[in-house]
Amino acid sequence: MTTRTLTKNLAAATDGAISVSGWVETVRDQKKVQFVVLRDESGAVQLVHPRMFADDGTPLDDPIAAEISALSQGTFLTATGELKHDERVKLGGVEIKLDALVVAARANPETPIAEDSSGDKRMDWRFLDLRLPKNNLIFRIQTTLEHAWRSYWVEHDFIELHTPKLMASASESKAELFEVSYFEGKAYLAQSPQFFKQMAQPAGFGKIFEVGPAFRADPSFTSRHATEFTSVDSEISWIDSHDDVMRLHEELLVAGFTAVKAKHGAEIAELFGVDVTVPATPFPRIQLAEAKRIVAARGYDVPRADDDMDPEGERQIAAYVKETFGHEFVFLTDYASSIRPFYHMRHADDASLTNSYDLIFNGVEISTGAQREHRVEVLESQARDKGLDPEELGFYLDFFRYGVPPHGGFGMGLSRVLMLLLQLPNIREATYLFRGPTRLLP
Ligand code: AMO
Repeated sequence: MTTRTLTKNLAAATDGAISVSGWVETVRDQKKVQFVVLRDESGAVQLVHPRMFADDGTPLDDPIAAEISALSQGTFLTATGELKHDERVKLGGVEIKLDALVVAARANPETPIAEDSSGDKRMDWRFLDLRLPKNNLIFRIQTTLEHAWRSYWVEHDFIELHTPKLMASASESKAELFEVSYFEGKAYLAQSPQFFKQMAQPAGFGKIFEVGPAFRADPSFTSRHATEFTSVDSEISWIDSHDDVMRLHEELLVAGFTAVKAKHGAEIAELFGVDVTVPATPFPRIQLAEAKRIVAARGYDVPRADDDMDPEGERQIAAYVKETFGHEFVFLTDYASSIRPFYHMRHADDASLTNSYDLIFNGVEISTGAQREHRVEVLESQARDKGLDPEELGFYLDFFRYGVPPHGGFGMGLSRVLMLLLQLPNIREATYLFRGPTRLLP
């Protein structure tokens, strides 16, 4: 058996016998010569087959020609033949003159989607949609990003956690909570690893991270919400304030973007028209109240009565930061206690503000981070303030009764980072399989 060569390695291979496997992208079935573009996970190659004729011009029995004429787009096959370098061939400067074709699985002749099909239709046929080079690239970038982050964490002695996603209570808020039946009782799907990543602090783990699923029963149809998403979390001991968390956060993003730019920068520019910028540190930091003043001065009054920033406000402050500092990221800091969870530490001199931040990337929130309240009596009273029952939170509050270091961390939505990095219009495009209020398939 000839070993399979990936199409991306053909340019560097020597001319001669070769075997490639992939799926049929196009067939040009001409009178004298047939061409097939075969794509695999790494790229594409042109297969060529000159039809066979007798001296008098009558077609000869030609099983390969017959096979090519019968090929439907999407068919997976193995092709063997002679590799030939030829700079006139636009696709990679090589082609393979066919000796044999072995079909592994034939595709139905009618493809259910086209490039201009609606987003929903493409999601219905996601496995076909994912064959597009652009979509393939998104998940190679995701792999590089996660690998770079993991390398950073491992090099800095973080411990990786896998916390349970079945919980006895809500982890963020009672809103947006999925309830599942659990034997005689009920359980809830984790909205965040929040409680369990914090638990690693009294456990004496020091620095931890987790990349895992999170669930939100959010009925809205926006371009940035999913009901299930991958949450990238980190939590560290012995911080002085949320400033230490922001420093970790920006170092991690720099490590990720450096790796993505080095490995995929050229392809990203080609397929997405985006020039990846490795962000300079420190990222701009603006207190939320100040950010709202800046946005108001630009002519946009954030309408929210509850002190929060709305999506248009986020876009406006990002535009200001881009114009003023040439930066794609901004930390908005010191959110009001009224709109932050009970576990955020409040300012020592002003309990109406928290040691917290949101990280905005190209105009959209990708992350929330904070210093946590670790003094159990304060924590208990903040929970009560928010109308939570300390009894129900008993197991969590116990974490703080037997010694705990000051700590903080952040949670970041993986698909949001990809969406904004590649300037995609919707989080669905940046998620392998999107889950939303009306989508559980495939
Ligand atoms: P928060 O609720 O802000 O904070 O979530 C953190 C980040 O997770 C992503 N995210 C989502 N992505 C897609 N669809 C959703 N429905 C969705 N909800 C959230 C966003 C968001 O910024 N426990 C805290 C984090 C912490 O303090 O450590 C938390 O979950 O990118």
